[in-house]
Amino acid sequence: MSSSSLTLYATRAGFGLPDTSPFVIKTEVQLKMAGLAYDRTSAIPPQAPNGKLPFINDHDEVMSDSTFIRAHIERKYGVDLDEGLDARQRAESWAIERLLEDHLYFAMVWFRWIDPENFAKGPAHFADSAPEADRAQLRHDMQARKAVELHAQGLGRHSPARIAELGKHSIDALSQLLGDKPYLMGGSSGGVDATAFGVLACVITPFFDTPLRRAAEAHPNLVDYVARMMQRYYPEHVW
Ligand SMILES: N[C@@H](CCC(=O)N[C@@H](CS)C(=O)NCC(=O)O)C(=O)O
Repeated sequence: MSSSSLTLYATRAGFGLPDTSPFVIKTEVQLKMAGLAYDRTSAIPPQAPNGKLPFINDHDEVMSDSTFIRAHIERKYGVDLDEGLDARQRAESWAIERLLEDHLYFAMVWFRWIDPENFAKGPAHFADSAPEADRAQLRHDMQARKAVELHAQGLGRHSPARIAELGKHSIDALSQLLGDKPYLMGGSSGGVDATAFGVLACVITPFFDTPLRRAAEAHPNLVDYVARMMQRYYPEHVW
């Protein structure tokens, strides 16, 4: 990699999405919002300093975790992705991000990774490049690791119906918070929209059949919001 470049280490396009990870989508949209040129390359979590994607290499400065990546680009390039927002709106943006990343994300992950049909059509294919004899064990191990993670986080201790109920609460709240505005904080898109778009696109993608998707599709403002963000930041992506 050239030391004169900024590289985003992403997962890859898939599941009907420009990237399978909502955190990668968030960071990529924030790089676009900041107007920064970057290269994008596929990586796997063990290559990341913290074992999770995304991470960036910015002229030999490596930064992981989407929130710290955002802080890095705002500081280094003198941009404010919350420009125009007052202190209360900035606080609301942070609270909405926490709801998305620390709650709705995990409900989405449960229906993607633990639901047997969705796992088989989705994440199970991450093992496709392994030798055929190893694939079944690899798939079992990947899914078991996610189950442990979800159990530790807490949502994984509930029945699918209860996980769906909790996720729906967050989806309904997001719909109320968005209302009839084009973006969460008003007329222009800000940092929080990158996060909301990433998670909501992963919820709404037609690739998976989930109760969360149906809950989101019941809110035309959320469906339009995701389509609006997709058109603006990934115009080349067929949604
Ligand atoms: N807090 C991190 C979360 C990133 C994250 O959870 N990335 C997932 C992909 S969606 C990952 O790499 N998981 C791999 C693993 O947990 O082993 C961020 O904001 O970047």
